[in-house]
Formats: sequence, structure tokens, C-alpha cells
Amino acid sequence: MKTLKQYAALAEDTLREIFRETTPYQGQMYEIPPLLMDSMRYSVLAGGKRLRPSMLLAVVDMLGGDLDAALIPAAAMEMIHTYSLIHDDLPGMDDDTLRRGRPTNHVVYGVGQAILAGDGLLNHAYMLLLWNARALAEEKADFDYPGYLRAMEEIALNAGVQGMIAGQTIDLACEQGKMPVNESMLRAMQLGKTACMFVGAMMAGAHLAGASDSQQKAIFRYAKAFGLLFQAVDDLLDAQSDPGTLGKSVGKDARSGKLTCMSLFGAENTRHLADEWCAEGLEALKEFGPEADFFRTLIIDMVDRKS
Ligand code: GRG
Repeated sequence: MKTLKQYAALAEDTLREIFRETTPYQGQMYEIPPLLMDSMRYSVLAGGKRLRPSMLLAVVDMLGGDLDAALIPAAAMEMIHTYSLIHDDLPGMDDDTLRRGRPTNHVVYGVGQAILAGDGLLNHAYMLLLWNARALAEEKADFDYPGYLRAMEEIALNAGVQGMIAGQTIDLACEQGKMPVNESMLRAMQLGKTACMFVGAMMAGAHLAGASDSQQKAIFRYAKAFGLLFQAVDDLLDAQSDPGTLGKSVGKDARSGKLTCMSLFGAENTRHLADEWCAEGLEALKEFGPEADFFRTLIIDMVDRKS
């Protein structure tokens, strides 16, 4: 097993290769126009913790799978995550001006191009996933096509209308008074907009590495708890941190009357909730031995994360 920093570096290198500078634009069919490339690079290469791709890679590693074959799926996960951040920051959504320590995409490129940068990252992620399947099938006699397809399905399911987009819809609707604000809505929203992307990443890793049924169940349970913990801590940080440390604006949840763990339960209970999700994640890992220590440390560290 590697460290979080090492998995994040693998994801970073893959993204830098995908979004490397190319020869001058010729206007040829299938070339990416420079403005589109620049606007996508601006956000996807702006740092970020690279948690989702790192977790995908760490699951593959934990189960003895092929890390090299998982690099494109990991990068695709981060591209989808970055698209969601660009769109979330738009004036019609959270209307934010700071992300990953920089002005948000639409502040630099304008709303229209920021929408396209997000659309571009999303579509290119799936194009790369499909291209990678064909390349791996051509290269490797023992390529596990069904496993790869299941991994893609997990990514699409969790990023899509039953996952992250569902969560974001609930978020927006609650803010606009179009849906009831209560504990079950909060849970549905946080499962969708946050936990699903961790579930998608880890379950993709599980299928790429041929996890057994009991391993899949444990990984799903851990990822769900991890996501709920991550969002509970995010809600706390929005109320208690500062833009310099977080790299994004703070205090917006309260100002916009957002439905969060903090608005519903207050700081102390939100901390308790985070501890409970941490315990749930650790319980799920009982399926594994020391090979899952990376994930034990990760979830414990998340409770006290500062950014
Ligand atoms: C626009 C379809 C659509 C979805 C947007 C993910 C999302 C839905 C919105 C982002 C805003 C938000 C608070 C999402 C919850 C998940 C979250 C805390 C994202 C930030 O993830 P980090 O902290 O960010 O991993 P970095 O920058 O480190 O990658």
C-alpha cells in the first residue's frame, strides 16, 4: 500500500498527462479548442486533495488489482468531481468566487465557458473510460471486461441522476423552499451530493480489482459512512474555518439559509455525528485485515481535517 500523498501524485500525473499542452491548434476535426482546454485545465489542475481518485486507487491496491489499469478511471472520477465543483460555483447555483484557492472558473472565463468547461470534463471523463476499456482489451489477454463495465456503471450511477445530481437537486430545492427541510431530506441530500462520489470511486476500484460480494458490501458501507462524515465536517468547516485555510469562501451556508448538519443539529451534535460515521466506517473495515489500514487512518484523519 502507498500513502495518500503517493496515490494523489499518481492521479495528479495522470491528469497532467491527459491535459498536457499540445501543438498549436489547427482547427482539425476532434481537436480541442484552446479556450476549452484552458478552461478545463484551469480547474482540474488547480490542486485539490484528489481524495476520490486516491481512494479508487487504494481499493485496487488493497485488493491486489492492477494499479496502472486503474489510472484512467481514477482520473475520470476527479474530472467528474471537478465538473461538479465548476457548476456548483455558478451564479445560478452556489454563486461562489473562490475555489481551490483561486477565483472560480466563471469569474475567469465567464458563465458560458464555465458551463462548457464543466460539460467538457464530464463528457471527456466518459470518453476516456470507454477508450481505456478498448485499449486494455487490446493489450491484455486476461482483461476483465465485465469487471470494468461494472466499475463504469458504479461511476455513472453515483455521479448521475440517482446520485450526485439527485443530491444537488435536493440542495437547490430546499434552498428555494420547494422541498421540505427535515432530517430525512438532509440525509438524502448529503448521501447524493457527497457520499455517492466516494461510493462511486471505491466501488469502481472494487470491481476493477474483482472484489468478492462480502468485500463489495464492506467497501460500500465504508464509503457511505466516509461520505456522510466528510460532509458533516464540511458543514462544520464552513461555519468555523477561514478562506485562507479552506481555499473557498466560508459562512455561506448560514447566510443562504442552507440545509446542513449545522443548521439542523448545531456544532456539538454535528461533531458527534462525524464520530458516529467514523465508528461505522471502522466497523465496516472489520471485513479486512491490516491491508485496510490506509482506510482506517484516512477516516480517522477526516474527522479532524482542516481543509
Ligand atoms: C452541479 C451536478 C452538480 C453537482 C454539484 C459536488 C457538488 C454537486 C457540489 C459541490 C459543493 C459541495 C459542498 C459538495 C459536497 C462535496 C464536497 C464537500 C466537495 C468538495 O470536495 P473536496 O473537499 O474538494 O474533496 P477538493 O477541492 O479538495 O477536490
